[in-house]
Amino acid sequence: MIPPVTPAANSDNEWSPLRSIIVGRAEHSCFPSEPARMIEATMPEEYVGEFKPNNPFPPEIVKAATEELDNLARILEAEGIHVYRPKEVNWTQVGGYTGAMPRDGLMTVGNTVIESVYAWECRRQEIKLGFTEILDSIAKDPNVTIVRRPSPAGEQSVYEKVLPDQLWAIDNTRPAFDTADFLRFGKVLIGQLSHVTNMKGVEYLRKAVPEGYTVELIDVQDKHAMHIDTTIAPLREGLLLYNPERTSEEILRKHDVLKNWEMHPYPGTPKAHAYPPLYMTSAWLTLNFLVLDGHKIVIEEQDTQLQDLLRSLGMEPILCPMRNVYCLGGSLHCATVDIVRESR
Ligand code: DAV
Repeated sequence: MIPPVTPAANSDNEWSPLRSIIVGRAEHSCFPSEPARMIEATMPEEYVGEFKPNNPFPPEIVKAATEELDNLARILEAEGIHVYRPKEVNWTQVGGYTGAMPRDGLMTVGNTVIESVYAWECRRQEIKLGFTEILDSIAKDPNVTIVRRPSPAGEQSVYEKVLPDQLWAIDNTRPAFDTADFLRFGKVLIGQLSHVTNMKGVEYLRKAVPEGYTVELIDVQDKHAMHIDTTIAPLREGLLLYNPERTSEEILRKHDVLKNWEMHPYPGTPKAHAYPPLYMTSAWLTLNFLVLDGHKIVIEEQDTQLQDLLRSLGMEPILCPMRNVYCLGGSLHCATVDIVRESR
């Protein structure tokens, strides 16, 4: 086992050499249950009927996803990275969803680790139940700040004041954001409003980030928007891939921090595979990879088109099976939270 490093949390981009990371856990994952309008706005049409209370994902998929995440943890340890794993929680019993997608709920910005204020009610307890021990051990470092979400007791719902003709499935009565709606580019974070992130959530995040950091919002082109990590995919300082069905070079270049970046659209549309089912996402999960150091990059092993593209850009792909984790709603980026990357 690779020991943790100090400072215990320190990361403000998606590509500098990784030193410590959380890898999620798939055990007891079940379909999230939220109001129909939210599910219809964000989930693939053919599976909306599955998103009801007490509906575990098929056991063979959960078992295979568990093995994929254990394997990912081993790959990262073999690269000299300290890996934290969350506690096993029975999500069906607590009316929750999963421990496999921690990117949605935690983000490191400098020496601060910020917890989401989830819009989804079934996720309110997720970080507390699964990740408190990890956060407590990181918090022992006096240089680290942890921003926990306010207690959800008595919290207002973000569903009640949604107007019928409104774009997003949540209102703005209280802060709501998923950390996966934001990416870190050094002192600037780029994020989006979405079905799970409202303006009060952005303002909350602006207060939570350390001094000197700013949060900019991109023009969102995707009416199903939920999480930005299949839209923009940085590879190293100055180089990114983007999803041309969801954004454009013109939109990205409006952000000064990206002005001089080399940008490549992913060529074509990634093909969905027949099995296991993509219950919760599009095949754009191909862009949901994990960069280890601006050169090495962990990607899904069957995404051969991506492999060739990355090699042509001077990257070195490490292949990792993630197709069963895909079923639970994400790939390598979603399933992890980088806690320490070497400062530049
Ligand atoms: O492409 O369906 C996936 C984002 C997962 N956090 C998509 C979005």
